[in-house]
Amino acid sequence: MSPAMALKPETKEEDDTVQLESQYQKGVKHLCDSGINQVPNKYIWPVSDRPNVNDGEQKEFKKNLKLPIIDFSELQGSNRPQVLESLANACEQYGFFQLINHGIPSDVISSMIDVGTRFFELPMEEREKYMSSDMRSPVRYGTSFNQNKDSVFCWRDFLKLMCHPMSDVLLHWPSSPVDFRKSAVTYAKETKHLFLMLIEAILESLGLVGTTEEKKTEEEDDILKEFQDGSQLMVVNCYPACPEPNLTLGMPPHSDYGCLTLLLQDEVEGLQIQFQDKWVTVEPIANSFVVNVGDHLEIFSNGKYKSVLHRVSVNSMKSRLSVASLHALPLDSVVKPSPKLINEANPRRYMDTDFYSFLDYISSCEPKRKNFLDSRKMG
Ligand SMILES: O=C(O)CCC(=O)C(=O)O
Repeated sequence: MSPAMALKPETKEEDDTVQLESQYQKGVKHLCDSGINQVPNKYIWPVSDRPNVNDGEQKEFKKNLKLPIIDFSELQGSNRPQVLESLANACEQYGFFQLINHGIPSDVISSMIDVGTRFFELPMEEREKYMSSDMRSPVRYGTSFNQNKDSVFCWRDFLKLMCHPMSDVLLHWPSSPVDFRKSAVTYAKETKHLFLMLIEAILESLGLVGTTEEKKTEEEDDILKEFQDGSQLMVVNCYPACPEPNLTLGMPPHSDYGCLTLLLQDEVEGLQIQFQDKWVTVEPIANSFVVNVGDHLEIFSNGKYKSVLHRVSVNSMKSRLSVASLHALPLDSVVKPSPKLINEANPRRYMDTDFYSFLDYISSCEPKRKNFLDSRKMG
């Protein structure tokens, strides 16, 4: 018997299952466009993982929590030392903050949201040109978290764009909508520039580079140069409105692999972060970024700054779009705790790692919480 014949479904039930599975692989937008009023079993999460468990308590808590707000314009002025302190506090206590007055023009932001939205409205035949299971592909359209491994699917479709080096990757980016590349390149360059200024401030807050007025040492210049040459991955996430949002998740609890993520979300809420063992919702602030510490920064800071679990809930009323810009060191750089942050009182807490080991790790297992970071912990 040929392998193709061996795989052929034998009963009508098996045939239906195969057909459904291939539908699910095309994504949630496609599923919703085909008209559904119930969440298929494939997307139903175990009760303990669903959003809104302990509903009453959660709502009470949500009202009281505010993410720290960092005013980027203040960071450039005479208040820099105080803002650096707030920044350090946010990275230690929350792993997250909202960044306002960041200087990226609002039309750059609205154009990115606009082309991202129109990309997901393209016919399936156009979107599926970019489907790939190769984690290293410069462009990747897909669904769920890791659609080749997930047993339960997430209510999310995504477009992942590698941004570095731009001259090599740009030709692979979607050519439709016609203005996609122009808006996405401008947005990628602006966020990279903002990231570089933020990471310099973060290194300063850790005592690893001197103040902006001081001349940088060769060693400090080298760290900053490594970040300039670092990797950038942009993920455009689309979470269609869901008929039964309490049964599923847009994204499961995870932490981000890189150094810092700059997240742009539209006006629809959905991002939840873990704070003091509870899930709290981040309320979108127009024209701001939600910034979070990634695994590499937790390792680099030897555990001082926290890479915190976050997840996404969906809702029945509105589709939601977010654009995450993940910044890291160059793909082949070894990430390890900064020797300056290791001493007798604070011994080394993490093993060396690099981006390729992360990719191998996530393509070989179903991502469960923050396993990758845990796998790097010593002792
Ligand atoms: O859509 C969001 O709010 C979060 C997205 C996210 O966590 C990610 O892309 O890693």
